[in-house]
Amino acid sequence: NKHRSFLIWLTGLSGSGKSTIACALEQRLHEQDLKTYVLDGDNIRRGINKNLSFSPEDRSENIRRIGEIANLFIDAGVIVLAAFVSPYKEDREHVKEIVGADNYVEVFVNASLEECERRDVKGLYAKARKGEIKNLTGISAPYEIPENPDVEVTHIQSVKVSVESIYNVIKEKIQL
Ligand code: GGZ
Repeated sequence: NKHRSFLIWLTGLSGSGKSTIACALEQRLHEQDLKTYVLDGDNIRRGINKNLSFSPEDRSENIRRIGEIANLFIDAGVIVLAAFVSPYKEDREHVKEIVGADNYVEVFVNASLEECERRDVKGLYAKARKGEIKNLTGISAPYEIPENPDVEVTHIQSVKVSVESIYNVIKEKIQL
């Protein structure tokens, strides 16, 4: 049951749906007996990267370490789904260099700031508007829009439709 391994990198604002889509895509891949692992803020920023803040320098270091971790998983034969804001184009490019361009699929989860703010699942946008949080991406920190993502999904699409559109792009990559 061998398959190729690679990295699916989901970038977008907080609350855009990156983790939700990553988990749904993981289920879809499990249906085909593919080995996967989801990396996101919950398992990375609480553990290995808990010493990192949201300053530009720390975000870059966060993303760099995640790229290296993803590379190890790829070595181990696992399809990695990584869901991080990753607001800087240079940092995303660096990840692509770490894992190799052939092993990197960039997904732009393009939910508008208005939609993310309307959802405000963690209350971060409200806090940022009140000035209680500095450096919130989209409000008081930049987000550099991906210029050439392999796939773009938007908040207008359902999770199911988003997953299928990503799956259609990666399906040729899965076979050894
Ligand atoms: C962006 C922040 C911030 C600031 C806390 N800016 O919706 P979430 O909660 O679960 O996703 C966000 C997560 C972002 O961590 P990343 O490691 O993905 O960021 S980066 O790639 O830029 O290093 C959000 C929460 O952490 N969060 N403060 N100021 N997101």
